[in-house]
This record gives sequence, structure tokens and C-alpha cells, in this order.
Amino acid sequence: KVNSEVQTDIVTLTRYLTESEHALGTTATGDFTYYIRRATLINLVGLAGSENKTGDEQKKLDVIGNEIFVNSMRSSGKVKVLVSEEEENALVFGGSGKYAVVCDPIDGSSNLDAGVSVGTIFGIFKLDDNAAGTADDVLLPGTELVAAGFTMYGASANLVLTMRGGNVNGFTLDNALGEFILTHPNMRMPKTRSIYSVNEGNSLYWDSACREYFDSIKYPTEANGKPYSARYIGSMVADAYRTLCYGGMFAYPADKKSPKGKLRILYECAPMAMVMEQAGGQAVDSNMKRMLEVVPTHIHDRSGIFMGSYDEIEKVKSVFAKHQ
Ligand code: AHM
Ligand code: MG
Repeated sequence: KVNSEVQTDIVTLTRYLTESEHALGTTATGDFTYYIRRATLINLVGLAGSENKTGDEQKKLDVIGNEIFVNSMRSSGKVKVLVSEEEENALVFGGSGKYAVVCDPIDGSSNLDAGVSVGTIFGIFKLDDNAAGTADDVLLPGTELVAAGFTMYGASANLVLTMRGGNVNGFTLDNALGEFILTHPNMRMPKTRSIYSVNEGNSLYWDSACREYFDSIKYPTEANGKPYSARYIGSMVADAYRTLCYGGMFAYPADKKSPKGKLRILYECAPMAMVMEQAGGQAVDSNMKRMLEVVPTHIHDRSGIFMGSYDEIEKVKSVFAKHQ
């Protein structure tokens, strides 16, 4: 007897991209997930002995993840400029590529040794036909992104993908098939949820607006209800994925210790902001400016960020408005 509940019309990432009118012509190879999953087995965990330009110690997997990303972008023939968190300068590939790609190959890598989820964040810009093919080509606001998303290598390997003007789709890697399957079509973020996600260890450095906002959700007056739950993984891809699924808010504010915030505009903030907005949420910087309209002046520029459920970000904005 045929069970009518069994899904027989499976949408793989390749099929999705082929069918999508916005198809960018990229394919997933699964190399990333393979290396992350085998990390301890093949002795990849640990320090690689080099530092990236911001002085962080690079993990072996950061180095390998970056190399895989760079090589696949170069060999795609579709990419002219690549900005990676692990490369000080933008990489410019010759050829006829029409796209610029920005990426954090392995975000959350400080968590790798503890087996916590990490992932890859990426954004894709379509370059003007007369683009010079330099780093300056990507000093653009997130509103210019044609596609963005992230992967999360956790209990399962998930890929979240959105294209300009479209919705947000979630794929899960089927290990047996080696294919990403569309498992979460049209992800919509709940409008509100009482969850906050922030590194509270930085609260000493917060400004008064930030303090007032977090106090207001932790010590609500009777009129605005119960205190929020705290959830902070310290891996943006995992905190963002939870926020996308359950709702709530995630923040990495600018503060006295990090006046420009910690997260990078081009390959951390903007792609996540595009995903959040297209799933029905919002993302703003520490000045409450729409994150997607923030233009970096340098490829590795940072910004404060508040993102998540639409109504939760409205609350953030209303508290900050009192402190302007
Ligand atoms: P990374 O790109 O060096 O991994 O840093 C980014 C990570 C994010 O994943 C996460 O949201 C944040 O840094 C956590 O920072 P902190 O440890 O200061 O809370
Ligand atoms: Mg990162």
C-alpha cells in the first residue's frame, strides 16, 4: 500500500537552483561538511600556527575551509572578486566572472574543539559590466546582494539560502545521497518570541540604551509581562538559525570595548540581515539604521547588529529612540 504521506517529489539544491529563475549556476560539492565532520578523525582540530590579519589564531579548519572556498569560487569561472574573512585583501580572479562573493568560510570557529555548530556565511553581488575587478567593487550596501545565506554544520548540515526579492529556503544535507534537500521551504520567522541572544559578558561596556533595552526584557514591569529566556551559543550561524526557526532577537552591539561592534559588515552582518528581512524579520546596526543600507568603507569593516523577529526589533528601536 502506498503511503500518501511519503514525499516523492524531492527538491534537491541542484534542482532548486536549476528551476529557480534566479539560478546563479552554482553547485554544492559537500566538501565543507565532509571536512568538518571528519575534523577530529583526521587531526584537523587545533591551531594551524598562523594568524589572520586581525591577530586571531587561525585554526587548521579555518585555513582548510578558506582554501576550499577560494578554490571552488575560482574554479567556478563565475566569480571575479572574492572577499573572505581569512584573506586580508580581496582576491581578484581573471576571466569573465560576473559576480563578487563575500564569505566567512568557518564562522564560530572558536567553538570547534567543543563540537559546537559552526558554519559558512556568504553573500553574492552581481557586478556591473564595467566593474574594474577590485576590492572597491564590493564596498556596497547589502541591498545590492543578489543572494545570501549560510550553512550550519550541527546535528545535521543545514543550508539557508535567499535570493533577491525571494523567500528564504532551508535545505538539509542527506548524507546518504550527498545532496542538500529542500526541507524548510519559505521559512518565516515568528513576529515575536521572548528569547534574547547576546554576549552578556560585555554588558559592562554597553551604553545606556543597550542597558535599558536588555533590562526591560529581563525585568519587565507588570504591563509588559514575563522575562525573556536567554540563549547564546557564541556561533552566529547557530544563534541566527535558532532565531530564524523560533523567533526572538540576536545582538552583537557596538560597545565601549568594541566601538564598531565585532561582526563584519560584508560577510557576517549583511548576508544575515538579508536572510532575516526576507524571512519577515528585521536587522539594524547600533544606530538603529537598517543593516542592509550600511555601506562599508573597507572590506573588513565591523558593525554592531540587532536582528530577529520583526516586533522584537521594533522594541529595540523604540528604546534606543529615547536615547538619541
Ligand atoms: P569568528 O568569525 O572569528 O568566528 O567570530 C564571529 C563569532 C560569531 O559567530 C559569534 O556571534 C561571535 O563571534 C561571538 O563572539 P563572542 O565570543 O565575543 O561572544
Ligand atoms: Mg565570523
